[in-house]
Amino acid sequence: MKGLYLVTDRGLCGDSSLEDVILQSIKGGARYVQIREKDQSTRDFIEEALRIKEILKPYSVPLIINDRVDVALAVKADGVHVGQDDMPYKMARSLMGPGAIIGLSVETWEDVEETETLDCDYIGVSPVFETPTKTNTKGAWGLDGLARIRAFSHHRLVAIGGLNASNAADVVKSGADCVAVVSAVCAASDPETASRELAGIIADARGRTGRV
Ligand code: TZP
Ligand code: MG
Repeated sequence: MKGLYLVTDRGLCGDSSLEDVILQSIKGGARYVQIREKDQSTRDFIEEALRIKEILKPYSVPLIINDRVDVALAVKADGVHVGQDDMPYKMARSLMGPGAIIGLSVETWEDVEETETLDCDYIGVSPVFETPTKTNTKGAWGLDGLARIRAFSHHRLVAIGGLNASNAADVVKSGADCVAVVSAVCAASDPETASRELAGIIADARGRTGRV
């Protein structure tokens, strides 16, 4: 996994539809899309996920569902992202199967140590910086925390929380493979241009790290 990873928030899309923001973001270079819905009915979530799956298909961008393994299974999504309070990783893996993309958030150093024993596809370093988009967090890792995780963990790292064009290069330099954003794309007046700028910054910074 590498590059720009879009995590959605319908409430931040303003006058644009979520579907339109996602399409623009992919055109601008987003490589992964995670649908995050905290207060939608199961039926609406499934219908939305099916619509978005059709949008992603021609671009071969994987669809990842936040939290809801049932929804991911129902719509045959490519993967699921689970947090420490969600379904335990091993259960999610056994339900989703070996081919699914499964990401797991790490909020504490104990979480990081535990994930070393798991075959998840990436860990979400959450949050790197404090962010108004998600406030029920256990404190921010900062760039130092991210670098410490990079030095310890064998997993791909997806950084999230307060990330935008001004700090994306530093986050990659500190060890992130993917930069995940919510507001920097969903709340942008031009999500395609915002995504293109971020994807370019990430690619340049990765090139300088020499990581593949
Ligand atoms: N998980 C940790 S921080 C966060 C999530 C979903 C929100 C990130 O939002 P933003 O707007 O990119 O800071
Ligand atoms: Mg969660």
